[in-house]
Amino acid sequence: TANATSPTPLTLLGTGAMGSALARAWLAAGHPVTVWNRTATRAQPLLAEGATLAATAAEAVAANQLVVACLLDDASVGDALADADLAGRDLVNLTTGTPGQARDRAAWAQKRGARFLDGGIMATPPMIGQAGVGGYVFYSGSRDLFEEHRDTLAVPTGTTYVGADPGFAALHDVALLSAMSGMFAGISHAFALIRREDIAPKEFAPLLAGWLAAMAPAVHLTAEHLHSGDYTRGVVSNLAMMVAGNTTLLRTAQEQGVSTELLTPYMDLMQRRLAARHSEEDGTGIIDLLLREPG
Ligand code: FVH
Repeated sequence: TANATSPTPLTLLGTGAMGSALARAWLAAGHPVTVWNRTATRAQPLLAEGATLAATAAEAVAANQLVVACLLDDASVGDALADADLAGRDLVNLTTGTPGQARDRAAWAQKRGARFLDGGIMATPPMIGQAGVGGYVFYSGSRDLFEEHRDTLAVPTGTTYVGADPGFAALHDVALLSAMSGMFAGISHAFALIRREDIAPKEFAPLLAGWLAAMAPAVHLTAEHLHSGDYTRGVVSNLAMMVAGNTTLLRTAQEQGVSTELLTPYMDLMQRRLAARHSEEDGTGIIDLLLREPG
């Protein structure tokens, strides 16, 4: 593990945009970093910054106990590590994947004698190595591994350990990304509404950002509803009012010549919940409508 005098040496598999940013942060903090990339030329700029290039992934894995993978997807992790001896290694997988892929990858790594930690990166490459910008990585899997390498893992960005289930980091990651997806859908629709008018996007943007920030704390009321099972407690804007308001949103889109395709799936769910006599709730009941058998 890292200490003030001897930063932990580590191996990094994958020097794409994110892998390179991670490598730079560790190198800047004095960690000896062995890198490997499928396309070796892409790792070349890191050598001038002090990284050591391994010719193969197996050689890179052999170089250090701590091995971090930051590759395109789960299949590329399998490809890269196919010939590597993982016995006694601590594999930290920062490759985006599904919870199921993370659980399978954990079992796969353990079968090969490695401890395993999965990570979901909640940051973009420019946020890596920058304190105070709000980036962090969700970690789940081996708690021992996390604790032992905690200081090293905290070098590029913040760390948040979310449990021993190796699938939890990916689940938290994807849940947040999915929420972001809905937010971006709303942003696209809002800009489309004003697009043809004499409204400067740059003047509209701070209004939109401010409104989204003001609405974001609504997640806490949703959590309270799910916790208590009472979806009506503390409701300020109820479903009956919101569904009535949807008519105005849809009609405005029509007046402005904007497609409603980003709005209607959510509005249909609101309508279904209202039709099931839940007019005094807010939108929490829609979560129940979304739940299906896991596939
Ligand atoms: N960049 C971002 O904004 C996001 C932020 C949140 C987290 N993601 C995830 O991070 C993983 C790596 O992303 P990246 O930005 O580094 O992606 P690329 O620049 O496209 O680099 C991909 C690396 O993966 C290597 N690779 C691809 N396929 C294989 C394979 N079959 N075997 C071995 N390596 C493979 C690729 O190698 P090369 O194309 O240069 O030879 C790059 O090293 C990712 O999970 C994001 O979702 C980033």
